This record gives sequence, C-alpha cells and structure tokens, in this order.
Amino acid sequence: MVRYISGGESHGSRLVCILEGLPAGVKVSSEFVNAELKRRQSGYGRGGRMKIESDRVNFISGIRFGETIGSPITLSVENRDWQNWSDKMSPEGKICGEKVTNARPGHADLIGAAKFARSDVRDILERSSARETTMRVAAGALCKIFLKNCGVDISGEVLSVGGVSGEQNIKNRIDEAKSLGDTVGGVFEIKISGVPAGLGSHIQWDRRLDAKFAAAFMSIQAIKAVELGDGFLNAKKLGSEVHDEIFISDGKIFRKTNRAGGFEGGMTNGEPLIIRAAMKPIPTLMKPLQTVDIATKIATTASKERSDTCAIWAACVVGEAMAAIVTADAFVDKFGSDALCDTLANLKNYRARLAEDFGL
Ligand code: EPS
Repeated sequence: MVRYISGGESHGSRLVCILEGLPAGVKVSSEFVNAELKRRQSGYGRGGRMKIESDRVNFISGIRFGETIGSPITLSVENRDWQNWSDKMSPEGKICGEKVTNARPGHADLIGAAKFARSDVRDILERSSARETTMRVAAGALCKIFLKNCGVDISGEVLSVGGVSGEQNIKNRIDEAKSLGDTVGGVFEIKISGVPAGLGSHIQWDRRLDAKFAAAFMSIQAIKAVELGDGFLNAKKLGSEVHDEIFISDGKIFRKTNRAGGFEGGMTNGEPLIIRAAMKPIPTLMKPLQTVDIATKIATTASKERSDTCAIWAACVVGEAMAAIVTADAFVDKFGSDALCDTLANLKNYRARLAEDFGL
C-alpha cells in the first residue's frame, strides 16, 4: 500500500510529508522533484506569494545515495514567507497579531472555526490553504519516477478557464476577473498511459480504482466535480453510442474508442486513463462577499487575504501528483512493494499472461 500524509501550515516554517510503500531500489533525484515543484508554482493568474516562494525539496529519510530503501520517505519544503510570519505563527510564546474573524464564504473558515472551537479563523485557513499541495506534488514526483520504471506516463492539460478555452481567451478571462477583484476556476484533464488492464477490482466498493481516483481528485482544494472518460456526455447518449466495442486482430484485442476513460467494472481496461476535474473559483476575493464576524456576530465583508486570481495550472500539476500516488498504490497492491526488481518481474509475468491468454 502506498500511503501519504502531510503536515504544515501555509505560513509556518515548513511543510513535511511521509510517503510510505514505494519499493526499494527506485533511483530518485531531487532535481526532478524540484522541477515538478516549480511547475506547480507557475501558471497565469498566480498571486504575490509565488514571487516569495521558490520551493525546493529536502530528502530527510527513506532515500540513500539516490535510491529508495523501502523505509518511509520523509520530505520537507521550507516556507520562505515564514520570515514574515514567525511571530504570528510561532509554535510557542505570546499571542501575536490580529485575529481573523470575518470568515470567507466558500472557504473552510466558518465551519472549521466552529467545529474546532477556534476564535481565530487563521487557525483554520492556515491548513485549509492549498499551500499544502506542495507536498502532494513532491510525493507525487517520487511516485511518477517509480511509475516510469513500470512504463507509465502521466500528463495534464488545462482545458478551460471560466468557461472559455484557447490561450488568449483564457488570459483575457483571468485579466478581466483580476481587474474586477474577482477569481475564476476551470477544468483540467489528466491522462495516464501505459497502465495494464486489471488494476483495481470489481469485488468491493473500496477496491474499485475509479472510486479511488474520484476521491483523490475530489480531495484537491476547490475541486467540485470529477469526470472519468466522457462521464457526463455519456449520460446523454444511448448505450450503443457509449460503450467501447471490443475488436480482435491477429489475436490482439483492441478498442477504437475510449469513452470509458480506461475504466470498466472498477478496473483499468488497458486504455489510457482519462480523468477531468472542475475547480471552483478561489473563495478569497479582493472584492469581498458578505459574511458575519464570528466574534461580534455583526454583518461584515469577508477578509481580504492576498491570493491568486486563478490557480488552475497549479491544480492540474497537483492532479498529476494525485494520479501518480493512486496509480503507484494500485501497482504495488498488484505487483508487490518490497523490491523494485520483484515488482517489475511480477508486472512482466502478468503482462505476458494477459497477452498470451486474452490477447490483452
Ligand atoms: C492560498 C492563499 C495564497 C496562495 C496559496 C493558497 O497564499 P497567501 O495567503 O500566502 O498569499 O498563494 O497558495 C500557495 C501558497 C501555494 O503554494 O500554492 C489559500 O488561501 O488557499
């Protein structure tokens, strides 16, 4: 099982994570992880924070001389902005800084403060912030390297922003939102190719791989809809127009279409996996919405934190990372997680059996 857990506040000293379950013997480099972290920081419409941060990974455990050794991999990334926040985010000492009490609609602020009995919304927003996705990308980068060994490639693409597509239209839409003090969301698509048929299972609800992907993508901040293949479009068509017919040529099974997005019966079917996710506009607006002050209970406007106008490119890179973590988990579940050489031997045997017995 590949497990991932992270800790860290947006303006705390650093972010950390533990990634457990990758086989020993995977050659990894901080260079690739840092390149992925850089990709997450770029994209049109990001705010001032990205000019402060320059995310770089520190390998703390689980890696020796450039190879995984099978033990939990601990990673960290420092928050450079910490220098401006060390007193307000101090783990010990006197309380410092004004409390945030006007909760932003659409954020975790109000419900988080109520549920965790906090009088300062900062105690909630620091962790609900998408800054946390930095560690998902670092862990996902290591999973991507492992998957490359297995012949799997993961890529992502932004399809639309605020309902428009095409580079210039998208830029105009973001500029327009920014000038209004507003924000825009969008849709991105992830493609995973090289995955063999038969990962996941139809046996139980929690073994269905499509469900695991949907949950992983829905866990990304501000993602409000996930679609596998042509999910929504297929709901408008007849069955005969939807299902990907099965053909055979020279003993080899193939499909001419991939409307299912590579999933049948909760399992991969050998076609590329296609996952789309819709991101709502970020709830931190420079033109704040109506809310209530949680201290005074008086109507006010939401807090104006520095933020991004659009973070869809970052979300897309995070989507790739989540796809890598889920796919890596499915691989080690089926082919083993101790030593990479054994995992790859098991994969090779399995592929050979599917090809020989089923033409897959
Ligand atoms: C975020 C608010 C902004 C974003 C942040 C997510 O941070 P700040 O309040 O420091 O300006 O830049 O995203 C990141 C820091 C990041 O690395 O992606 C929020 O409230 O979710």
